[in-house]
Amino acid sequence: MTPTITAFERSPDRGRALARDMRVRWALEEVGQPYEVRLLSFSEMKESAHLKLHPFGQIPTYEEGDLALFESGAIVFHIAEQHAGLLPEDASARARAITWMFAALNTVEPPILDRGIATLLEHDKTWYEERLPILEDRVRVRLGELSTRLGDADWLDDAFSAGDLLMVTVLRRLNGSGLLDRYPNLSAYVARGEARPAFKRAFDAQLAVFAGTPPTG
Ligand SMILES: N[C@@H](CCC(=O)N[C@@H](CS)C(=O)NCC(=O)O)C(=O)O
Repeated sequence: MTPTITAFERSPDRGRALARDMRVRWALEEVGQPYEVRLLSFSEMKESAHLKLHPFGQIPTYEEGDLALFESGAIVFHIAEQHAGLLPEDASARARAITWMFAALNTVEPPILDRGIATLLEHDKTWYEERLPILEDRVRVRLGELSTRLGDADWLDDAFSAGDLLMVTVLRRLNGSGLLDRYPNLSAYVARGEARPAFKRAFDAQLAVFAGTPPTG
């Protein structure tokens, strides 16, 4: 059964693939699962039809027959459980890859999001100039720790996994901030993720939505 995901009708990131449908698109592309996309306006996201799927009125969601999911991490995990390619077979390696999925979303993403929200929504506040360096220091702490752990490895735990997929999407939120520049191994890690054919297909699909040229068929 072809799953349907939701995405912004017009993404505020202007096609840079920072919205969280990108994670789901990328996971689906990695495992070779075709999918449909239902595009939503901001007002449609807050209407009851969508709130039945997503209690917080956000994207992405994932529908597959009777199953309806929200939360990008849970959706990527579901895809990784249903198909080969995103989680290792070996039980311990699989548990470690899942640990990295949680680490990406629970430990690395929060300080990056805090900074992103401040730059987007709080730059006109009187305290912004004072707060930004504090938020950036918190990001740097996590980046430093992650950089040390990654070392000169290609991926976080041997082979590419859903943990890397989520971590790369989280780190991409720093594109343009200059914060990754001090960590060449993390910049190379993100570039390695972006070079994957499945990433490129997912990127192009979301860009086509922004450009108003979604593929037909
Ligand atoms: N923790 C959720 C966050 C979902 C989320 O914040 N989605 C954003 C797009 S990336 C959204 O829908 N924003 C619009 C809004 O919150 O009204 C997930 O990972 O799926």
